[in-house]
Amino acid sequence: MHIRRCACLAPALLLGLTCLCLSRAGAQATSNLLTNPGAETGDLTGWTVGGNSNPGVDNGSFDPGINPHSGTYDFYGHTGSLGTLTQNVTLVGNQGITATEIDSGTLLAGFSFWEQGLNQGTPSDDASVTLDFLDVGSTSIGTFSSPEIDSHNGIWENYSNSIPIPTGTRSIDYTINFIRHAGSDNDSFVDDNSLTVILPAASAVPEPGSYALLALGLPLVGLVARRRRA
Ligand SMILES: [Ca+2]
Repeated sequence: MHIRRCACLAPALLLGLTCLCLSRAGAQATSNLLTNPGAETGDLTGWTVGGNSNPGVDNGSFDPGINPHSGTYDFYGHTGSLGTLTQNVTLVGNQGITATEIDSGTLLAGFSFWEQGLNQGTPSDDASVTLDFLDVGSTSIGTFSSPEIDSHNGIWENYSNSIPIPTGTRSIDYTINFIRHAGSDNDSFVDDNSLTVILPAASAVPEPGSYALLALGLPLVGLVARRRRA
C-alpha cells in the first residue's frame, strides 16, 4: 500500500541501529483512486456517460442557487429520466495494491460523495452511487448501491460507506446515478466523489521489507551480545 505507518521497536540492545517496521499497524487507506472526482477539469475526463439524460458538468448555471460543493464545477443529470457517469478503477498495481491483498478478502472499498437537487418536493431529483466489483475478465462478482440521496433544501448532503472487496476483484466500476423524480430536467447534482481501498488494522502484517530489516538486525544482536560477554 502506498501509505505506511511504521511502529519502530528500538530496543537498547540494538543501540537504535535497526528497527522492525510493522507496516499496516493501523487501518490505512490509499488516496482517492478516482480521476477528476469533483469535475474540476471542467469536463467529463475519466468518466463514461450512460443512460438517457446526457449528464455533464455544471458551474452553477443549470439551476441558479445550486453551486458546486467545492471548486468551480460539479456533475449534474441534465435532461432525461436517468443518467450515469462511470469510471473503471484498476486495483492491482494501483498505489501498491496487490492481488494477494485483494484475495485475502480483508480489503474494503471506501467511497463518499455529495449530493444536492433542485427543490421539487419529496422526492426531488436525486442521485446514488453504485460500486460494481469486476474480476480479471471484467465480469461482475458483486455490486453495492447507496440509497438515493435526496437533499433538496439548499444544502449538500454527504454519503459515505465501506464495502468488503470480494475475493477475485481486479477493478471497480464506480457509477454515479442521476435519477429524475419531477419535471423533465434531471436536476440532481453530485460533487467530490471519492473511492479508496482500506486495509483494516486487524489484518496488519509485517511486509517483506520488514523481514529484511529484521534479518539485518539479528546479526547485530549477536554482535552486541558477544561484546557484552567479552
Ligand atoms: Ca467540484
